Formats: sequence, structure tokens, C-alpha cells
Amino acid sequence: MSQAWHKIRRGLNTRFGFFLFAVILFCIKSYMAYQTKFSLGVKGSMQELILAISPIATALLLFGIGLYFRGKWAYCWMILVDAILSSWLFANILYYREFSDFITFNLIKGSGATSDNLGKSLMGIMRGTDFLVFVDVIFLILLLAIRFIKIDTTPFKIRYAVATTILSVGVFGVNLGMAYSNRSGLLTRTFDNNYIVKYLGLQTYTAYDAIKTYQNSEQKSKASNNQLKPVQKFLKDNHISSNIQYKGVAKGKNVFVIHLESLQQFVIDKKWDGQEITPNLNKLYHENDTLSFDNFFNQVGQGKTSDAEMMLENSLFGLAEGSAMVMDGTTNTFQSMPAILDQNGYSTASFHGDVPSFWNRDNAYKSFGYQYFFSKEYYDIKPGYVSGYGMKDKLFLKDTVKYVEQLPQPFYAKLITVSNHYPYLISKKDASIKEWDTGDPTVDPYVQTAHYLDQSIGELMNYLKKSGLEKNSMLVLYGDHYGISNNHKAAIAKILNLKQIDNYNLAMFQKVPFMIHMPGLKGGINHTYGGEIDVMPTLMNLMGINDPGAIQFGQDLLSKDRNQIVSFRDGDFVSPKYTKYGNDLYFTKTGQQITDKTETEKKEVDKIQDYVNKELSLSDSVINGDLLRFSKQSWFKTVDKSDYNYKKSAALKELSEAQNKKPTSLLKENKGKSTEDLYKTDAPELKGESSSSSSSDDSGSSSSSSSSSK
Ligand code: GP9
Ligand code: MN
Repeated sequence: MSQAWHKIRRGLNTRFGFFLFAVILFCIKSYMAYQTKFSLGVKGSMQELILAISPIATALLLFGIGLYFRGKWAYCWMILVDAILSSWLFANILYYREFSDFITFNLIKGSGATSDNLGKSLMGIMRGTDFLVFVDVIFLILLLAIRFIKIDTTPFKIRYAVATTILSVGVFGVNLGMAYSNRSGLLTRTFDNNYIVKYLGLQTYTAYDAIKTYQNSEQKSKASNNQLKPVQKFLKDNHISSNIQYKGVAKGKNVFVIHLESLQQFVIDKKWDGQEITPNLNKLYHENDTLSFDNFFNQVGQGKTSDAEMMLENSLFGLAEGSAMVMDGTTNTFQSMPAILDQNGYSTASFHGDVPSFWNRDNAYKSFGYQYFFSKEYYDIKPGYVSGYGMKDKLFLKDTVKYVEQLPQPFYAKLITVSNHYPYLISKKDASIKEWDTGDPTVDPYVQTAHYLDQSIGELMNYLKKSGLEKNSMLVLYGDHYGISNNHKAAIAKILNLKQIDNYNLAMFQKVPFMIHMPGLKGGINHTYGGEIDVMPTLMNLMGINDPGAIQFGQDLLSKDRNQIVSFRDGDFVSPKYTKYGNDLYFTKTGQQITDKTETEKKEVDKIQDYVNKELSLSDSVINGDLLRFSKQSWFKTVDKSDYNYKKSAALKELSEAQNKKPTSLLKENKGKSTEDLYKTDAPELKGESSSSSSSDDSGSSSSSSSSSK
């Protein structure tokens, strides 16, 4: 025994021994992190084996570089590599917990746009065990410091160092071979970063992502007019005509696009603790003049809110690698809905109680052709008005009215709420429904912030009715993406009253509310399968604006000829017959899993998959190649970003000039008398102020039902 121990110690005191020890510790640690900190969907012994060997090649390569160094520098190098790789693993663990994905270079490049809020979230989700990823680094440093391991200064033969490098390449080859035999097209079909980490490890994924990001910027510089041709062909082949009965029914009306942060469809009509979670939205959902959709899916990727915005206003997908609005929003040419509406006589504005830089909105909105962007600095924000990602919804929506009433009509106004955002912070005073009791602290307060969001919408609706804006407007409400991520299966099962959650349930969990409300609109609950990509063509038809040959990947949600294929950003899909999610296939109607496909089923599924792959990759080619700069349309004038200035003083001056030029704002119609006092809110922050409702409840008890019950 003691002889073996001596042997080990002697081994550790050689440079190669230390190297091997460091590599082994690193690989064990990585493997444990992959198993416990991520949901990589490892199935079967082969995938288990691949996952186990996945960190080895890069560890041999990177630690092995140390073998080329002399004396103590070799040790310094290995410790440094270990520390850097461990920090990267740590960062990915935190990021993954919130976004169910790995960090990309695009995200890092654009991180200035999101960092301050991201930081806030990340701090909140750290767990003690996350720090275990540094244990091996500290352990090695300690062993060296107490001289349990002695530094070996005898020169290491270069040829052995070279042999180690060659070995790492060999191991990588074996890893790649095994990966490809289990999952063909791993690196060509790049929709899911989880796959790459699962099969090749985090380091290889990172290197792969770096190469891809570089290629993307190269792609843009090399892109040409010709690349638009396959896009145009695809869109022509899949072209359907819009619903003629609905064409132009909202012509000349104001449009409100109301962004319901993280709101999922399952809360609609759902009760908790004897109360409706979203009474105001439920009422709207069932109204005769609301077109409601119960099979409408979010299709966002890592760009979350920004992907939703990209799809809604451009009918282009976000990118798999990260927010397209961040990466390409500043530089690309778009043919966006705000710009088109601007050119059709609308005023256009986006409202958001957060910093303008988040998701690069301050730049991307100019490319989208927004005349105004009312962000944080436009609002009168007092202490206690902000929660999590921005101004509390009730206060934000109330304060928005003073700008809305100044917009020359017709206008297109997008109102972006934030209170129902992870980590679902809510003060006692604002909470008027009990937390869920799943025992998952991330999930349980969601019901409270969703309820709060609904109350805010109720208050806004009341104002729109009272001010008369409702009858001149079309209201479009949508949930941007899931709030409860797939990492909370036990809680989801409890909320949905299911024994357990499979990939079918998770796919259906991606449904978000989508409603179009307008007095006189022929409404009803529409069961078509669709998603965010389809919103723009739907709205354009309702507004009666023609855009023949537009580069838009969606299809009018009201058209009878829809193909009803909903592509998820990772290449999965939902269609009326089949649902594919997380590599599992189901019948959409029954949720029954399909394990052995018949010949016909295989053909049908392959055809849908082919459409999904093409749609995503062609949409990507439009954004990555900035192809819309080559698209000339008779109905569209290319946006000049320098036309827009979102600085508060300049914008407010312009707004007052615009009202004089075109005196159609609500304020002008009212002969300069503001409608602000028509806005009633029970926001506790405004209690005592003249505009707040007398029934406001400051106690935080569940008796406060806000405007919903008024
Ligand atoms: C921030 C808000 C949140 O401005 O829109 O974005 P998300 O984290 O949901 O993508
Ligand atoms: Mn969002």
C-alpha cells in the first residue's frame, strides 16, 4: 500500500505526473458539472460514454501546452488554463440556469447591451455548489503551496510534449467519430448548442462558436444580391394568399402592440387559490371582437424578448447564436413594420421602462424605422418605481399615456411591459394572489407577477375605453416567450396537474397568448398552429397595406391556406399532425409518442423537417448576409437611420412640431386637455394622488382585485 502511495507521490512530483493529475481532475469535474448543472438530454450508454470522454481532448491539448514550458512556468500555465476553463464553465452554468443555453461570442460581443440587467439576474441564481467547479484549481494550488507536490525542474523532452499534442488530436478524432456515429450532421446542423456540448464538450463548443462567429462577419462582407434568390424562391414556393375578408379591416386605425413579458398561454382561463390568474386578459380573450389564438407559439432563441421583437416586426427569425437585434440591429438593412407604417402615414413609437441600450434597442429601433423610443429617461421614476428589469407595469403604462396622447393618429405604439420577468420580484403591496406552492422558489412567484401584469392591462383597457382610443384602435397582445424554463419540470407538472412532464408537454408549454382586439372585429378563438413569425403578415393584411414580394417568413394567421408549421429556433417544430421536441416525435393531437415511424410518417416528418431547416437557414442567411440591402421594393424606401434621434429633448421637440404639422393627436382633438386623469390605477406607489383609484389596496392582501373586478 505504502509502496503504491510512494509511487503515486513520485509520479506527481514529475511534470508529466502533475499534468496527468490536473487533466484527470479537470475531466472528472467537467463531467460532473455536465451531469448535474446542465440538461444535455444524455440518453443511453453510448451517449454517456461520449459525454465522459468529451472533455479529454481539449484538456490534453490545452494543459499539454504547459509541457513545452520550462520549470515552474509549466505549472503556472497549467494552473492558469485550469482557472480560465473553470471560470468559463462557471459562467456557463449561471447563464444556462437562466437561458437553458450556452454563452456565445455574439452574446459577449453585444454584452454591453445587456450586461447590467444580466448581472442582476445572475447574482440571484448563483448556488453554493456552482463554486465546486473551482475545487480542483484550489486543490492543485494548495498541493504546490504546501510542497506536497514538488515542482519538477528537469527539462521535459520536446518530443514527449509533441506526442501529447498529437495524442490530444487523436482523442479528438475518436470523440468526433463516436459523436458522428451517434448523431450525424452534428456540426453542419447547428441549431442546438446543447448537442455540441453533449458530444464534444464545452471547450470544443466554444472554439466552434468562435469560428462560426468569425465566419458570420466574413459572410456579410462577401454576401451578394445572388444570395437573395434562394430566399425569394422559397418564399414564392410557399406563398399563400392572405385572408381577403379581413383585408384592411383595421385600415387607418391606431395599432397598440402590447408586449406581455414572459406570459404563457397556460395561465389564460386558469385559476389559482380560487382566483383567475389573468381575469382581464381572460375577458378580452373571450370577447366577440377579439381574435384569440390558442395554438400560438413563441419561437425565440437566446435573444428572448429581442427575438420576439425581431419576428413580430420583420417576420425574420432571431439567430441561433444570440440576439440578432444586438448583433445585426445596428448595421443591417430591414424592411420593418414600423418603417413601412411610417411611410404609410402612421406615427410610430416604442415604449419601455428600461434602459434604451438593452437588447440594443436604441440602435436597432432606428434600423426598424421607429420615430420615437420612449425609454427610462422619459419617465418620471421615483424611488420604489422600479422592480427587476424596469419600471413597474402599472406605473409604466399609466405614465405612457402622456406620450401616447401626443402621437399624431393613426399611430403604431408598442408597449413593452417587464414586471412579469424572471426572477418575478413583487412587493407585498403589489401582490394580490398567493404564490404557487410547487416548492420551486423560481417558479412560485410567477403567478403573482402574471396577475400583476394582468391588472396593469386591465387598467390600461379601462383608460382606452374612457379616452375613446379603444374604438379607433386595434390592440395586439402577445406573450414574448416562456417565463418558466424547461429546467423546472417538477414544478411545471404540479402547475399543469400532470404526473410527469415529457417533451410533448414542454413543446405545448411554449404556447403564448396572442390576441387581436378591435371593436367590430369578427372575433373568436382560432385554432390555427402559428407563431411569432406570422404576426407581421397578419397585421399587414388587417391594416390593408400591400407589400408584394416582401421578404417575410411568416404566413397570415387568418389565411385558410396556411401550412401551419411552427419552427422552433433549434429546428424542432409543431404542426397539426406532428410535434418534434428535444429529439422526440409525437402526434400533436394526442401527445402520443412515435417511436417507430411508418414509411408514410417518415416521409411526412422529413418533409416538415426539411421546410423547418430551410426556413431557418434562409432567414439566417438574410440576417447574416444583410441581404435586405439588396432588396428593392416599389412600396418601400430604405430607412435612413440618421433620420431618428431618441434623445429626450430632441424627440419631445419633434413630437410637438409633428402635432402642429398634423393635428390629429388625441391631445389636439381634446383641444389640449390631457386625458391623463382618466387613467385609474391602484398602484400603491400613487396612493393618495388624485389620479389613483379610491379602491386601491395597500395591504397586499388577496382582496385587491384591481380594475379587473370594477
Ligand atoms: C429588458 C426586457 C427583458 O429590456 O425586455 O428582456 P428578456 O430578458 O425577457 O429577453
Ligand atoms: Mn422577455
